[in-house]
Amino acid sequence: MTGRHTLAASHVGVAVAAFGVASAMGAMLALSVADIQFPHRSESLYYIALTAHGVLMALVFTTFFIMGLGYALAQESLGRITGRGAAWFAFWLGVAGSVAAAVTILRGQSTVLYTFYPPLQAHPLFYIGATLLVVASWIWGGVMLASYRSWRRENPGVPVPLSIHGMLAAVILWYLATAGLAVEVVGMLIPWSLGLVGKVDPLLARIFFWWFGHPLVYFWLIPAYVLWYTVLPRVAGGKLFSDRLARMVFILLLLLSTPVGFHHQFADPGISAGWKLAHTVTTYAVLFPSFVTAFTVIASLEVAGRMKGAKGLFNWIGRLPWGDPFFASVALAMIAFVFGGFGGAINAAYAMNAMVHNTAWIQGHFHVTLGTTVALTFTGATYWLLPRLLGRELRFRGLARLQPYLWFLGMAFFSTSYHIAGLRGLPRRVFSASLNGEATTPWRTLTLVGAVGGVILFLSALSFLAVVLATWLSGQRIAAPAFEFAVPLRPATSLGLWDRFGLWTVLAVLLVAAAYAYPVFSLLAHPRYGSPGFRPF
Ligand code: HEM
Ligand SMILES: [Cu+2]
Repeated sequence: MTGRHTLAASHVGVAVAAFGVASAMGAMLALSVADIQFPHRSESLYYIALTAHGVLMALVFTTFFIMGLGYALAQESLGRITGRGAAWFAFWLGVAGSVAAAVTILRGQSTVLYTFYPPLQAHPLFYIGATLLVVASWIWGGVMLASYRSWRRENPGVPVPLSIHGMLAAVILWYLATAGLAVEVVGMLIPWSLGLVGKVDPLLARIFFWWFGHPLVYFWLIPAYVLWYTVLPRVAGGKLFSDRLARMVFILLLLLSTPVGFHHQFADPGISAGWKLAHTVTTYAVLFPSFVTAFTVIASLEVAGRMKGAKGLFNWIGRLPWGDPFFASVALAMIAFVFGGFGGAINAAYAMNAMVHNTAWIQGHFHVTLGTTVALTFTGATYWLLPRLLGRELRFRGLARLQPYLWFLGMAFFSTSYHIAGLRGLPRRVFSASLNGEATTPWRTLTLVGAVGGVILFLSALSFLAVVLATWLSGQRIAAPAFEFAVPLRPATSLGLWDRFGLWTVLAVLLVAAAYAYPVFSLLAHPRYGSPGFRPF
């Protein structure tokens, strides 16, 4: 392994392992919902697997991958990782926390799903393990900031490389988001699970959870966008359409993605309609940077196609490297995001939300966004990263080429059928779609199609694992290829408005305060009764 990238590679390795275990559980869930029998199928196994799948995918896979990507980019774009010792400490802390949480889930002591809403109560080690993972990510953020400051001292007055600009936005956003999570978990859930306090206020806990839960989405998306802006145009053989627009996007995401959490709580009592509407408006505002991203990235790809000689209106699309595993993964991830965006706009609309709330539609929705746009970008990026991190040639290239298409196909079956089943009223998080009733017949075929999709997705995940494992263990040793980033059509040469991180951080904090201060204080002013903990089994 190339020494200076061991840290990044180790993080990617943990991410891949979490993804592998969670994928097997995903397939099991899809079979179970469709009422297909398999050995040991039971309600309790379903909820254990559902919790493990959600936690390992949404929290462990993503966080470890992003930390690894951050270290790789700091090493390459800044030429340093300042605080390697702390970074290794954080790595082991994050691993220990994730393992502790996973063990209590698999032992059936923490069947609280990845949202861990009280009054469902988990084993204290579940909350403590999750906290350790978050603390690890805070240390990662500190190392990223220290590396940046050290670089800045040597490079005054020039814009930081775009990839790091994006990662810094992600780090600041993460501190802002996890502040809410820390209040919930450390202030409320850990003392309650240890028996130090008898009752917990579920509504207050949910508010702090979604304070964290929505920016979490952008904590995943910003690193994905970093890859779209800084690596994809290069792999496609073109140039980045606009450096300035990309910087603006990262800052707008930092500002707008936290004050929106109530769009997950339209059905919750205790929050007034006016505040829910305010968060709806900011939700639509945060769509804007994603539209700009779609425009900029597609324009960059058009530049690539034209540089290869395409002349017609659309034939540049055919000139793109669809057989390259990284390119295909990211391009399909972007296509999936079109559907994710449509669905998201529906979810965020106050009235239409009532139709899809807590139905299978939601699972359909976030498997195209998180489960494809983000996951496929990260798995695709793993193909790009591995030779650079390990100094080994990718093994099973054919399989790597096929894998993103297989994922897209599986997801087309899975997500489409879950979207439709949700509109027909199938609740999310159910062990069986038949619910022993005849009224459920319209769900049977749809969930069967979903199960077919789940199996295809699992095969795709297995292909990915095979490529990664074979490359890691037996890929031919090569001189590690350089990290080549996309060159902008017009590079930014002087510091601009979007480079003023201090200013934007202050504004981001003020926006969060404006979005949450009044609703939280008015809730605290009411008499509150709280709930003891419950465990389903
Ligand atoms: C092998 C591919 C996958 C399959 C077959 C799959 C399947 C499923 C199924 C069937 C459910 C439960 C639906 C329900 O009954 O409510 C589910 C939930 C979930 N999945 Fe996946 N999934 C896959 C990949 C992913 C990926 C890549 C991610 C994210 C990176 C992800 C994140 C989640 C989350 C967060 C939940 C929600 C858990 C909860 O409701 O508490 N899944 N998945
Ligand atoms: Cu959200």
